[in-house]
Amino acid sequence: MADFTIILGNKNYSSWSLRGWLILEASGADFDEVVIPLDRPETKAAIRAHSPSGRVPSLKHGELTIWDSLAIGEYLAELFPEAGLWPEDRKLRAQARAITAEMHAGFAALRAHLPMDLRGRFPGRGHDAPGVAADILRIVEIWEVCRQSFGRGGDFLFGRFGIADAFFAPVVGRFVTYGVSLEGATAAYRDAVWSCPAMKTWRAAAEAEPWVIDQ
Ligand SMILES: N[C@@H](CCC(=O)N[C@@H](CS)C(=O)NCC(=O)O)C(=O)O
Repeated sequence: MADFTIILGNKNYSSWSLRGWLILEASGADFDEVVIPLDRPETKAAIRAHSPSGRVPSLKHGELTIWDSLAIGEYLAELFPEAGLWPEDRKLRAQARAITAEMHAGFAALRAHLPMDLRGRFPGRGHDAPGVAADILRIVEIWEVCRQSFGRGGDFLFGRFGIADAFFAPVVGRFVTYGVSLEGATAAYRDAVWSCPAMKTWRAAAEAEPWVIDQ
């Protein structure tokens, strides 16, 4: 049994789970995972057995349970400094935390109208719902600024893949599913996240899942 166990929702649909899992992968830690299918009669009780908030992801490390994706990221960044989950430079770290917090707390319209569905392809659906265009514009702005100003050392927002990228990975999935068109640096960033090895592993597992949720 590995030191860490992460409790996840369906890989096709659970955007918060994807964030926590990508960070755990990037930390380099060995871990086990438990997938709990969402939106079923037994879901709430099954999650509550592992997570006091009744939400996933939840990370177990010995006696400790951490039931929030951002708290999971902070904990792993402290435990595995060599993984570079936050940028090394203090000012860049502050920028990375700001966009991660913006994602953690915001973009409600995008979440509501373009729910993550990695297997689905619905180009154009939801684009005209209230607030969606503004959310997309702001995300494009964040990606452009980060790639242009901070991303020189690699293909991700601050060069190396980190917590900020994990937080925006479900948005990459939504942009693919709902055919949000991007150009230049933002299209390249989307492709870098979509085709990085960890994302490919997660997507393959999502493809293989039997569960379908009518969103
Ligand atoms: N603040 C939490 C939010 C997690 C969250 O909302 N997770 C959803 C799944 S993506 C959930 O657990 N839903 C429970 C349910 O559908 O019963 C985090 O960052 O981890």
